[in-house]
Amino acid sequence: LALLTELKEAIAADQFELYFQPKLNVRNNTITQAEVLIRWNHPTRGLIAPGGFIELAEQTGLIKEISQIVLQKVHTLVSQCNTQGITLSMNLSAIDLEDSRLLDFARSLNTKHPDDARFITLEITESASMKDPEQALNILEGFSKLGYHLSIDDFGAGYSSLSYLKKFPVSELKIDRSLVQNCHKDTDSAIILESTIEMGHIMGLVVTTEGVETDEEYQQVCNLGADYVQGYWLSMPIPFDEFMAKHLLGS
Ligand code: G
Ligand code: G
Ligand code: MN
Ligand code: NA
Repeated sequence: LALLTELKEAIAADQFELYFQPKLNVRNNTITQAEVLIRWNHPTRGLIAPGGFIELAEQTGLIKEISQIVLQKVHTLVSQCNTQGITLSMNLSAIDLEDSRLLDFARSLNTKHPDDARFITLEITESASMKDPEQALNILEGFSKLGYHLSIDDFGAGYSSLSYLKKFPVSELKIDRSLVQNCHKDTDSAIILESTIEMGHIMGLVVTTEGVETDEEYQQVCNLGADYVQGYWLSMPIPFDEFMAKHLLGS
């Protein structure tokens, strides 16, 4: 498998880059967070999106090493981002919650910089704990104790279901873009989105709507009570320098 060999090389040579997609606090119109999204800077094929390698990495367990790389990079950027008033979020994989390897690695990072975790959110999807929910819960509580915030990603799509909200110590609900699409066009979509946002609020969670692409969708998610907005309407995922220049410095 050529791709697998190359992926191992990519890990050894650290050919990964982080892209940043900002999140807007709609109450005060401020960028308060960016989601970190991995890219593989392949020596000959150029930039490869996660869709091109995350699944293989998950199947082979290499994702555990990739997640460590991402977490380490995120920690490196925390203080610089913090001075600009923004925090970072990153995506965890199902496999990261199957054993304590990433948590142990996080502990070692936090021994050096014990305050950093408070400025980092870990995004999880329900598929992430299907195999062993008890183990996943233990690991998530470990992250929580270190100070990381936890967020339910892709809520309302596929695996992310209501039972997750009860089980895990999360502080944010990220509503999947499939629930955002057409929310300004038909009543059913609006009702589903509004009640999902309301439920998040009743449970004491901050609610982000993802995949907002147009002015109309932005207006509607605001009308329906969203706290934060993410999506192409605001920005695509972009490199760090571009992110800093466009959304932070001088803004
Ligand atoms: O960046 P993009 O929007 O193409 O991401 C596609 C998918 O890959 C999303 O589901 C996203 O959560 C996932 N993804 C992006 N970066 C990472 C990462 O660092 N780790 C894991 N496990 N998934 C990621
Ligand atoms: O699963 P997760 O929410 O982490 O996925 C992030 C993915 O969603 C990335 O691939 C990112 O490029 C993509 N994305 C972010 N904003 C939008 C948007 O407004 N529209 C669409 N179609 N995709 C988006
Ligand atoms: Mn995400
Ligand atoms: Na999502």
